[in-house]
Amino acid sequence: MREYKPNIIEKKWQDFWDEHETFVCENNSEKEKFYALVEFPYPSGQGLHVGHPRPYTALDIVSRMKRMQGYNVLYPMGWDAFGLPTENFAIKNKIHPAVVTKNNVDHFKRQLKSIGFSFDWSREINTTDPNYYKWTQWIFLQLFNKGLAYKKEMPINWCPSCKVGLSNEEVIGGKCERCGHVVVRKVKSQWMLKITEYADRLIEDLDGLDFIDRVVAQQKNWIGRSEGASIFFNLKDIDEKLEVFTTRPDTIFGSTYMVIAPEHPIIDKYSNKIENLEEIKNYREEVSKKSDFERTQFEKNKTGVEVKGIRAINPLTDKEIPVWISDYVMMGYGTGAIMAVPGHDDRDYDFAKKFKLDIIPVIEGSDLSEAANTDTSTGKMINSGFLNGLEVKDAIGKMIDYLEENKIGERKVNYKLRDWVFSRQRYWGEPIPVVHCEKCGYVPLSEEDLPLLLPEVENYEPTDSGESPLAKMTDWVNTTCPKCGSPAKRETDTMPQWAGSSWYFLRYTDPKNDKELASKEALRYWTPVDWYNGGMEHTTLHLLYSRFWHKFLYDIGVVPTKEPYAKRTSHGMILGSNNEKMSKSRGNVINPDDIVNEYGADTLRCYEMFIGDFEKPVPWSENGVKGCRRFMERVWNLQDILTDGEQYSEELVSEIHKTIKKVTSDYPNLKANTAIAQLMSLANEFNDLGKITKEDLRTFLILLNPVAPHITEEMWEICELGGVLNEMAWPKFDESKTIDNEIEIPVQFNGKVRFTIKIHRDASEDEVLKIAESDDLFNRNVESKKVIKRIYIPNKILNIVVK
Ligand code: ANZ
Ligand code: ZN
Repeated sequence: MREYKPNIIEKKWQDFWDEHETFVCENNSEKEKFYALVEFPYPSGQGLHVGHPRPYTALDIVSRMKRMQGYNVLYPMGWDAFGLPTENFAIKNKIHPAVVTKNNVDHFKRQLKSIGFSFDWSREINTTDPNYYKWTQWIFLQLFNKGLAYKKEMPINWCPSCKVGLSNEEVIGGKCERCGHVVVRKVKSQWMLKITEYADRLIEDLDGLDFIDRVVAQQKNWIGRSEGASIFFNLKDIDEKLEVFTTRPDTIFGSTYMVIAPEHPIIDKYSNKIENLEEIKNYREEVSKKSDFERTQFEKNKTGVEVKGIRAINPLTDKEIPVWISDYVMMGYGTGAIMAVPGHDDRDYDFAKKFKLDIIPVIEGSDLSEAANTDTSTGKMINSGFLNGLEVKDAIGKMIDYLEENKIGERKVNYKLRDWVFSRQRYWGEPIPVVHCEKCGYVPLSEEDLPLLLPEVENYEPTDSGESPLAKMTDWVNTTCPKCGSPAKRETDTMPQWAGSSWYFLRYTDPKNDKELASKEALRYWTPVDWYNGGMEHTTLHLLYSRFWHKFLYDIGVVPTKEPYAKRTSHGMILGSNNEKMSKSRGNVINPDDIVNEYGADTLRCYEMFIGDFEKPVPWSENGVKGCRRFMERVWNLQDILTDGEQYSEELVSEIHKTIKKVTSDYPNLKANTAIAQLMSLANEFNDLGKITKEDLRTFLILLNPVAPHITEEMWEICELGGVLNEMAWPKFDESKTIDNEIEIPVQFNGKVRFTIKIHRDASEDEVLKIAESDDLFNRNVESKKVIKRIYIPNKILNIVVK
């Protein structure tokens, strides 16, 4: 008996695949294509984590199976390598970020290779490679030329620790997604991308896609489309209108005061009219220290100040109402002003109670002062003039018509989605290919000048003023205007980490093209991606951004499809064995290298899948790993019971066909765990039987190959099963052979089930009776009584009547 030595076998086959370019795929192929994609990693200094191989293995399994089913499969890998951690490490250790990146990439690549993924390494990409970021810059220029990139003074989310501006998507619960520091506001001039222009299409086009429900829901939620109206409220004795956005124009008659955001420009514009300016300014000062997150917390105690000297007129009741400022109204949403309806809006209600403001109910039976939290979306209108008696939904329509006829408002759609803050004041990112000329303003570089290389700098520390380190490089910064030739300055901000990943899947189709980001033919053949798996944490960041860029590229005729990904799934997290998130500080991190060294890559792959339901978080278990290693050993030992027969073993024909059927459907449904369980049980059956024919072994090894590619290839070779395994066709099953012939039916006595018996499907009534009568339980149930009747419903039930 040969000993199972995974480290030797695995290295051997990995080299074999490299040498034979086994997984290199062609762009010109008659075969049907299948493009499987996993999110390319950020090559951090920590190296791979056992969480990474989970999705990689799942789609590796699908890719390997699809190849054997005759598809031309593209399964690529690359590096999303610009970004802060590398830059921070570089600063701390005085090594150039490009060098840090190279070291990290080498490390990651060695690790990935050791696990035996069937990536087409000939298409490896790296977002920090000038030949790659040339095209990231090129896309930026197209966005700029179409008016979708613009510069704006903006209060942005600022992380004082990373010294960098963050997009809304990068702020989680009021804190920096990267370092956890509380995010503050800072006004800066920023490059912005108009993702909001695509808001409707980003929602509508989700319809035709095979995305898991939670991804669809999260994207819709994030875009946050609200239908309603904008309404103008006149100010008393001032020639000015305050515009509000409301989803409930039906409730205007119940609006007894207005609230504006503390930052609302009307304060400064009419400061001479305001009687309590000092108080207002103090309140503003206080609010500026709070994060948006704190401000929008629902439960929090309401605060605010009345703007004395400014009053508004409710356009429907013509009554004079007070104007307040409060931090629960945000400047960044709608118009930064609301009509408060304390009878039916919870926050307005709390506010009105606290400051003793009028409350007028306008929907029958759902008045908050009677019963908090009643549903205000249905009911009949009251105290509302011409709306009285109408249902809420009809009242909304009627009110909007009225507003439009009388020019005091109009139908309006609002989005939570904001434009994408697209500049970072850091070094390690793509330079933004724009110069600022005193005469011409912002002028894009011409395409021939791309890539605009990142200059070599001595020191890439961010400045405390928030200026990019590039700003100090006067040689690089001072240039001439491409349009008029006057002196001009280069943009010194760089692109955010999400730039390179917004189009990388396109580059894989034609990674060496230096004329286009990818050829039309390559894009036509490979896109859309057939299956993209990635983390839920990227749903409102990368997934949304890349769909936006793709739609833009579709609009300018660069890509042939309006959506980049046909299907999107997501994996659960792998937790530490103590059920907590793996992290250095908790000391529960597992390094995949250790598992590969001790147990082998096939065991790691098998365990990554067998660990549990793919979509759910699961804790790591060393015992689980050992169980998978024992399975590999049992598979290995099958070579010792190999017999000469070329046919399937008679005894197990049905078991084998059932296994083919189950595995074939489980793998592409992300149920490799149950497929593996079935293969384990089949392996046991062979062992119990004490023999396995060549044909049995062929089928078994092919089925297991996507999970455990090394051991299966090795056994294929040792047992001389012919050729190399990965070139074989995927086995087919015979449906009629998957049906069980032995079935179990219940036996009833006077209508009560007493026991069950196993019969052959379609056994005759006599045979069934004989089996039942030979069971001990039969006589025990008859006891001293007499059998009066036997009723048999074929393959269903046997009923005995006794008296
Ligand atoms: C009157 C009203 C009555 C409202 C009612 C709601 C219920 P979504 O669905 O999120 O779009 N609002 C508008 N702009 C705001 C801002 N800048 N800051 C805080 N709140 C704002 O919510 C729209 C509703 O949120 C609007 O409709 C407005 O309150 C409030 F029974 O107007 B509503
Ligand atoms: Zn100029």
